[in-house]
Amino acid sequence: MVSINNQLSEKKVTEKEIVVALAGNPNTGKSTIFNALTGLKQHTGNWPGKTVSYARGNYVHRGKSFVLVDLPGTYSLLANSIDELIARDFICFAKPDVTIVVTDATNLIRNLNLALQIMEATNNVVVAINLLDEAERKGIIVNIDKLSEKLGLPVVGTVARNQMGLNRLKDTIDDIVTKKIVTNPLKIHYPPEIEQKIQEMTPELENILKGELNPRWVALRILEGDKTLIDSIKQYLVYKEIDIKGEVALCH
Ligand SMILES: Nc1nc2c(ncn2[C@@H]2O[C@H](COP(=O)(O)OP(=O)(O)O)[C@@H](O)[C@H]2O)c(=O)[nH]1
Ligand SMILES: [Mg+2]
Repeated sequence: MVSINNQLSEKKVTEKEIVVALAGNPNTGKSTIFNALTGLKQHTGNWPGKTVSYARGNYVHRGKSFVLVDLPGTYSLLANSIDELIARDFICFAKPDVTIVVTDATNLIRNLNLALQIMEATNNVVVAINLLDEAERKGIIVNIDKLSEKLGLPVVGTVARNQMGLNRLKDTIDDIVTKKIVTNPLKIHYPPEIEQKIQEMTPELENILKGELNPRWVALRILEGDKTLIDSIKQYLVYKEIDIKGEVALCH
C-alpha cells in the first residue's frame, strides 16, 4: 500500500500525472470502466503486503495523461475489512485528484451510502450511475440532474458495458481537475450532541492534521472508536518527518 501510494505521489510531482481512483460496491462495473478507459495498458498485482489485488493503468484525454486505480469493491469506508482499509487509506492518504464512485442504478440506496461516506472524506468526487440499461429494464428511472443537485457534485449516467457515458465521465474528471467544475458535496448533519463534540475536537485536529485530512471526518471516526484510522494517520502523516528517508515520507 505504502509503496503504491509513493509511486503515485512521486509521479504526481515529477510528471504531473493526474491520479483518478475508482471506488464502489462490488459488481457495479468498476473494472468494466477501468478496462474501457485504460485498454490493455494496465498493471495488475497485489497491494504490497496484502493478498488483495489491484489494477493500475493510464489513459490520455484532452492531451493529458491520467493514472487510473481500480480500488477493491467495498460497501463502506469504515475499514471493517482489509478491502475497506485499502480503499480508505488510498482515498485519504494517496489523495487521488478525483475519486469516481461507481454505483448500480438498480440499487441506489445501498450504493449511495458509500458515496456519502466518501464525500465526507474528500470533495473531489464524481458519481457514475452505471447499469442504466438494467435499471431501464426494471422500470427504474434515475433523475441524474436532480441527484447531482442534491449531492452537490457531478453525476454521470453510464452503461459501461457499451461504453455509453464514458466520454462524458472523462470530460467531467478533467473539469474537476481544472476546477471548471467546483464541487460542494452534501454533508450529513448528525444529532446535536455529536455536532457539539465535533466542534470541540476540531481546533486540535486542525493543528495535528495541518490540512492533510478533513478534521470533521477524522473527528467522526474518533467518536466512532475507529482505531485503524489513528494507526494510518501515525503511519502516513505524523511519522513522515521522522522517517524522512523512508517510504512514508513521500506520502503527502
Ligand atoms: N448490463 C450491464 N452490465 C454491466 C454494465 N457494466 C458492467 N456490467 C457487467 O456487470 C458485471 C460486473 O462488472 P465489473 O466491472 O466486474 O464490476 P466490479 O466488481 O465493480 O469491478 C460484469 O458482468 C459486467 O460485464 C452495464 O452498464 N450494463
Ligand atoms: Mg472489479
